[in-house]
Amino acid sequence: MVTKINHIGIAVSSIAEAAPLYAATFAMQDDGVEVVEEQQVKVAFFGVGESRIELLEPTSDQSPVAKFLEKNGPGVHHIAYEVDDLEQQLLQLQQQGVRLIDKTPRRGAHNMLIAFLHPKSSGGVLTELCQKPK
Ligand code: CMX
Repeated sequence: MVTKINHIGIAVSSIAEAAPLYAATFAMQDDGVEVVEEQQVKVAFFGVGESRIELLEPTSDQSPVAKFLEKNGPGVHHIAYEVDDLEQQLLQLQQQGVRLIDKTPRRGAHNMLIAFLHPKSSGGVLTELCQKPK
């Protein structure tokens, strides 16, 4: 079951330019930067209570985040809910007829297991489920 909002992903053209709003203006805790090669994104996390803001910067023109920025400009890209058992949750959602982008978990930032649901099955909002590594 979904336990909390792990993070909200926000697409930006440049983490260096976007970060001061979160680190300085909002005084959020800077949780560091990481490149997720497989998804062609650089991510920066900022802590807000139990949740985090995740800035997503494309690392190539082919990155899905580059395409998102081209189409929509900077803004909210996805919401990530944390679950205890991602594989079990994906099976259950499939049985409920929810369309999945990822039928099996893959690795995301901070070594989390992640999977995306198709926005057509989640009210037009790109939704990620994630599980802490065991
Ligand atoms: N919001 C709403 N709809 C979106 C969307 C978004 N942010 N991104 C994609 N879509 C829609 C597309 O328009 C498409 O709709 P149609 O089927 O109607 O054409 C559909 O979702 C599928 O998108 P796609 O790009 O064709 O499908 P892919 O399987 O190639 O990729 C996805 C899907 C979501 C994985 C990819 O677009 C993406 O955003 N990848 C980056 C993911 C990311 O944020 N990674 C960071 C991970 C770090 C972490 O959080 O741990």
